[in-house]
Amino acid sequence: APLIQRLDYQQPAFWIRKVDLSFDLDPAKTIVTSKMQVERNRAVPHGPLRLHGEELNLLRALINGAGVSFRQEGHELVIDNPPDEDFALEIRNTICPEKNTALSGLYTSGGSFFTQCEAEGFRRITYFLDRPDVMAVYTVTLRADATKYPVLLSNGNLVDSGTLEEPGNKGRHFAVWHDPFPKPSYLFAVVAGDLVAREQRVRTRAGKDHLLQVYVRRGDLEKTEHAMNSLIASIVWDEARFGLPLDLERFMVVGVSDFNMGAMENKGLNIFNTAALLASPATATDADFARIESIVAHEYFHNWTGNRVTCRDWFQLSLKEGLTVFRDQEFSMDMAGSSSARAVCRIQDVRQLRALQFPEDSGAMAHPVRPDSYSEINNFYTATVYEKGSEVVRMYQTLVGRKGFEAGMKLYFERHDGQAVTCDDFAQAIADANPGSALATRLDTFKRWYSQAGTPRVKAHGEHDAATRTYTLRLTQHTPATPGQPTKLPQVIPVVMGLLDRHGAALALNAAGDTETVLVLDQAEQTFVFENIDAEPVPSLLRGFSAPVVLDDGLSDAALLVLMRHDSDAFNRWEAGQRLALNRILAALRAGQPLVLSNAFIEAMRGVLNHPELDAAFKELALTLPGESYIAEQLDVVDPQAIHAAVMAAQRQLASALRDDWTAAFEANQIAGGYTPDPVSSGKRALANLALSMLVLDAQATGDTVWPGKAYQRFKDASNMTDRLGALAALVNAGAELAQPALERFHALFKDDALVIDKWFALQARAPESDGRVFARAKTLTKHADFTLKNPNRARSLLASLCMFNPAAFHRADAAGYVFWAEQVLAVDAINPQLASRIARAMDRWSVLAEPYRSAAREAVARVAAKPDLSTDVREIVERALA
Ligand code: HT7
Ligand code: ZN
Repeated sequence: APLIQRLDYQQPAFWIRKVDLSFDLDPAKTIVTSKMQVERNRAVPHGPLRLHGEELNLLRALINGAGVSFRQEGHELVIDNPPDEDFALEIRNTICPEKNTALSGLYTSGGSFFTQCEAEGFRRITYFLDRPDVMAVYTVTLRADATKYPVLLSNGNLVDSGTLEEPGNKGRHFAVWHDPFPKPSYLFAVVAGDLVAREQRVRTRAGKDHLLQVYVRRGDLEKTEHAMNSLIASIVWDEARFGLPLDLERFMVVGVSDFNMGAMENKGLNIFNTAALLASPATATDADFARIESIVAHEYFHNWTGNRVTCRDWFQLSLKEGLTVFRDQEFSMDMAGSSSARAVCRIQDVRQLRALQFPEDSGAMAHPVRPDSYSEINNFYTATVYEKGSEVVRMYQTLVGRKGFEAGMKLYFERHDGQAVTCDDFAQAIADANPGSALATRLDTFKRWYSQAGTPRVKAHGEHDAATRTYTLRLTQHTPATPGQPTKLPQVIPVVMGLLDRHGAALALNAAGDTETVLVLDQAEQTFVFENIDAEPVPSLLRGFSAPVVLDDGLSDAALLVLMRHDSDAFNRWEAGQRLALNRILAALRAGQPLVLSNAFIEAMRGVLNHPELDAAFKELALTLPGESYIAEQLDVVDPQAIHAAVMAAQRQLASALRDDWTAAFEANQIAGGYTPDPVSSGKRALANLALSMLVLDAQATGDTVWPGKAYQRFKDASNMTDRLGALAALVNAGAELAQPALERFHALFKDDALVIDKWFALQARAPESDGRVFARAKTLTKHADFTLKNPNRARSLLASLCMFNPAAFHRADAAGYVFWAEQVLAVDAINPQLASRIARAMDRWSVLAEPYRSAAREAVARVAAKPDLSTDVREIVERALA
């Protein structure tokens, strides 16, 4: 497949301004008729009309009602001599939705029809200029069997519906939808099936009435309340925070069980993976409730950041995704309420960034937030484009302030509403709304965040001069080489910081008495001087994780303990604890010695756990050790088994040393009364679950049977899924004997609920490895009657859990993990290339592995790459891995 280059962008030779689509829906053969109003783009040289199309069966092509000659060139339909003046183009083709296992284009799931058009799925429905800068007004007619598909949905407003009377259409009905907003084809959607809806009418600030609907399969309706509440909260928030109203009379959300990602922001008709939509206390965990709230918000927020203003080309994907992730993160923080609950959100977001994006940024797939080339765009819906992209947007806000950022957003919409634009246009709007700001004065340098891949390393070194009472902080930065980018230039790094004295009191940083400031590092090396500092202070740098960098501040354990106990910034209090743990683990790994936690560390952790004022949610985060993939990131040569052994050793020591404290924490964090997923209750459940895991783990070591028994009892009696799954995880993760009966009972209880059975598979595949048992079980589970590669949630629950989130089970000295990976990637690729290429990415970081893993992993990647009939998706991943 050709490599598509960002700098090759050209405007299209034609515009499609209007399109009337009609669908005669049938699972085996759907007839699509498309009538387009086409106009030559006079800004570019004269050329043929080239329409995209894949897996289509063309029936006819007419221009102004007359047959036209055309040729097919690969995935393009070429009309060499279309008229010079505006013309009507009619295409009729058929497609086969029931055979569409790739879940891109029009497909069937559970007997209903759904579409997924982003990024390039529309071309699998009909021939079109399937690129985001071609925006058209759509009118869509759907015809289908009235009994099997009573609900017929598309974007916009319903303008007509009824039964079809003609003899050939017996038992069929129709609906006509019109979307007044010009949109790119990737936002087009159709749903047809036997669905039911939860409905709610809302009135927005502007006094307009809107109908909100959440469509799901019969039987799932009671699981849609949380999604509906989240949607209403999102509508209110976007109007209050950014002045962005809902612009449609009707806003629909639909759930589907077979879906490649979380959800999709089709204009007025969002389609959701049921895993990101359905929740009840009995079947969804606190984490599910939080994720659903944020994804519902994310898709809703796309209505402005993505739909009203869209991307000129797919290289600009972060324009909508980075910005919309930033918006959903801000929303979740505002919804969380207290400043401590906000910090918990921030910590969780940063943990996610470090676990997924940092490894990506230092591996074979490292790419800038605005990539320079791709062969398959689906491979670039990445943690870099989404999560690092969001951090870039957050840095704008840090540099211009919250009000300045809101002014920038306002200008962005004033300038670009209804347009398809670039990341440069966004940057310019934020800068122009804030003239003279720290951003506007260094905008070109700031934009290196879009063009340079890799995570910058920032080093800090402070020196106190007692004679002059000054403290000089020297900051240096360096970004490591990434594929295709051997050298990097300095970036603009906002470092939010403060200084503490050794007792933890905040020091004034300037004559005005400020105790927090933003240092803007934009050179390879800079010094910052603070006056009137009496004694050596403890610097608290990068508060709130103010830039997506790795910070080495060289702080001693004693200084970290001061920060952990006293910093006014909750993020840095958490970070100091993580650093203390990380330092110990890394020291043990580097020395090849068994890990022994220091007394000071254990006492600090005891202090956190028993602290009378700290929230349970914060305690849970502080007492959770750094993840294995984040630890791997700190090492030049990675031995996944050694890392796992070190983390397990640390965990066992924490479990044992704090036994009584865990017991007290478990008991103190029980909740009486009904379930609500609010931050305080979910924090308590999280801490109780962590305590229970620690107590069961410790019991395994001491031979005690009381805690495993209590865990089993709790598992059986739990009144919500968070407690039930927490207790089950405590048993499974500790390798307790009661794990097996509990797993069997869990399966029997939930055998008819696919989303819960996904959890059952994932829990087993993610369990801490011990003597190869977890790998063996995961392999056996691929033969389980409930396992299938056809459903992405199910396939991911086992394959991604094992190959991507369980390094010690996956990276085996006998290479069996890699053999398994290769088999599964090839099997999935034949069904669903997008899903296969996600799983293929388990090998992104093979080159940093220690031997014997490294050679065996490379060999497995090479074996997959040698297959001649790989999808473009998987080919790009394995070839980049080998490059
Ligand atoms: N914008 C949506 C992307 C998406 C997608 C992309 C490729 C293949 C399938 C897909 N499903 C959804 C999701 C979002 O960021 O909101
Ligand atoms: Zn998105």
